[in-house]
Amino acid sequence: MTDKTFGAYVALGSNIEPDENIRRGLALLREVRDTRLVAESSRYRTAPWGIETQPDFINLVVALSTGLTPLELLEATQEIERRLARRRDLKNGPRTIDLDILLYDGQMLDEDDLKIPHPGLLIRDFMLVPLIEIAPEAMHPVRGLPVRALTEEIRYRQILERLPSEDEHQGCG
Ligand code: PH2
Ligand code: MG
Ligand code: MG
Repeated sequence: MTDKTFGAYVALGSNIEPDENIRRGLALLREVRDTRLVAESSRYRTAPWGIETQPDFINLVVALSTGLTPLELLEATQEIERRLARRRDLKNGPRTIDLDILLYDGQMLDEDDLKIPHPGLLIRDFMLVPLIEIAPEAMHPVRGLPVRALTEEIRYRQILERLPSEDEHQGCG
C-alpha cells in the first residue's frame, strides 16, 4: 500500500446468478492494487428499478481504503465488470455485476464518466441503506451532513429484505 490512502464506498449489484457474481466481484475487489476492503454491508434483495420486468437484484455496499485516485478506482471497477463478462446492451437491464463509486474521501467530482457523490445515492434505498449500515457518519460532501441524516429524499424503495449474513445463519439449527 502507498502511505496516503482514502476512504471510498462502492455499491455492488447483480441480478444474473447474483450470489456467484457478487462473490467473484468481491474477490476481484480484494485484488485491486493499493486497495483494502475494510467493511462489507449485509446483502439486500431488491426489486428491479428502471426496467421492472427483470429478476430481483442483490445489492450491497463495501468500504475501501485505497491509494488510487477516483479515476483509477473507476478504471479498476470497470475492469472487474469486464472480467465478469458484463454486457452493456440494455441501459438499466440485467447485469452480472455493477460497481458504482458512491463516495470518495469527501470529494466532489463531475466528470463525463464519473460523478461523485453518485447521483442516485440519496434517492435509491439500495445504495443509501447499506451505506448507512456500514458508515452512518460518512459525510455527504454536497449536503454537508452525515449520510444517516439524509434518508428523506429516498424515492426508489426497492429493498424487499435484508439477507442474513453467514454468521447469522450459524446456530439457527
Ligand atoms: N441498478 C440499476 C438499475 N436497476 N435495480 C436494483 N434493484 N438494484 C440495482 O443495483 C439496479 C437496479 C442500474 O445500475
Ligand atoms: Mg448502477
Ligand atoms: Mg454502474
